[in-house]
Amino acid sequence: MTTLYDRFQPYRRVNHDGEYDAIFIGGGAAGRFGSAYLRAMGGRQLILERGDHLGGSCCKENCVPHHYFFDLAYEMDLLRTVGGRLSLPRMEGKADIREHVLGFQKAREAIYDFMFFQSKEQLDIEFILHAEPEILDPHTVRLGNEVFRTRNLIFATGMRPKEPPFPGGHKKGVINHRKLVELEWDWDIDRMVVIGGGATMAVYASYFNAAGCKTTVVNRSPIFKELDGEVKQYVVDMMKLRGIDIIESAEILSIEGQDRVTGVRIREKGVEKVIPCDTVFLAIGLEANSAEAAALGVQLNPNGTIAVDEYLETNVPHVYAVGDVIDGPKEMWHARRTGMVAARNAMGVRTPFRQNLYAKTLHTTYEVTWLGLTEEEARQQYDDIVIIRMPPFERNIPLPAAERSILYAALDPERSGFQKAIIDNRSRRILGLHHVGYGAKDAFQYLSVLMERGLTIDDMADMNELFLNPEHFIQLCRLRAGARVLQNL
Ligand code: COM
Repeated sequence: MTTLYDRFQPYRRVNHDGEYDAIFIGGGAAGRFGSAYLRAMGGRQLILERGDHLGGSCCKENCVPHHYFFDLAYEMDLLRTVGGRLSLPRMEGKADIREHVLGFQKAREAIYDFMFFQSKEQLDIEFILHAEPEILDPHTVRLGNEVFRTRNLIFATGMRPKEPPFPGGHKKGVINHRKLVELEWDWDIDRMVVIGGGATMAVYASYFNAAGCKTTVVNRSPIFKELDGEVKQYVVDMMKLRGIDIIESAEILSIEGQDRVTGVRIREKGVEKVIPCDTVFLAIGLEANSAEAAALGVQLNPNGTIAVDEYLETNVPHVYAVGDVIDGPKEMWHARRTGMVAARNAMGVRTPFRQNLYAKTLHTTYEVTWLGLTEEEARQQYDDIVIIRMPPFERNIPLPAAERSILYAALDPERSGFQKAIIDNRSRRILGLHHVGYGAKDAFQYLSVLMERGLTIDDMADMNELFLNPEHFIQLCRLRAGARVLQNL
């Protein structure tokens, strides 16, 4: 499938003479975007990447497969719930998970190719793959027999899955998002326990369940901590409606089994029990790849991430760190923007990194997107709050409805989604927007900018909706905006 290069062969795109403005250790989103920006400024950079591709963990095992398995979860869910009607086939039984993974692996090759093509041909970035650099000092890096000099060194080394804190985490039968896509499993997955409480748990539990595996979620604390209470209720209810068992606030004691996994032992409300399974999927978080920086004298935070100032510089002058290896949201924009800001600083354009308001998202068989305050937070901070909801009370009405949700709305309305806006009645400003459904995520990228600038219900009423729109915020706000004193809807 690879057309531009053979990912199994070492590849060099570098023409070494003189000093670089920056060497990036790592060619994921942060290193690649930082490099592109620095190059566009007229500077000279070099990426040293240990792996066999540019683009890092995003295309290898994180964001891209996350969305691939979400789409499969959605499609299979549709065929299991709506299928059998409207001349759509009904899905029964189990999906071929191995076939799904092989499909992803094939697509991944094409993405690796594109990363390579864009970086080399369009962005004129210098990079060396399969590189095991030895950092001699902040300005000198050795690679084999070659020594590279640089004015600045930028760590963009990312994160890796955390080691499980309970016994049995290395038994045959335990996988994670990385092992899944590398096919580091060779058995039929029938009964799955997913351990975790956030976005990785949500998408993979939903995928395995939709694929026909009996799926249980276990977490040591409440799941989806950041969600608005009502939004969480809808999301959790919809997971349960589809057959997922969810156990929150349970102590995970061990993963059971001799040669291979047979279950997960937990203590729930003081009672010990074993959840039988053939596979455990760990979604318990990530830790920073910061050892190399520490060896150079770079200070780390207590959680192991690299400590940086607002210019993304470490305690060692001319040594920067960007992306997932520093504190901050483990989000693509954060990786790419910190890469860009460090590039500017390395080039002598003093630029602080400002973390502005941003939307968040997770996936079950739904896209769940939110921005600003939850209702609980808003009620603590403001004394006159108005809520606009869809559906407003009974779930069983065929709204919201738009692309991807309208078949659910027509045939099984409870499943068509949920959304709410939280508004301050005094200033009329939008404080929070929350959406469970399909196709609304992109709007939130721009809504965050508008909200930071003081977006009001009246501004919303003056916008132009593309009807039927996946989020109904514009028209719902317009229905209420005429009133001097706002009311719930
Ligand atoms: C995307 C990787 S998969 S990057 O952010 O474009 O480098």
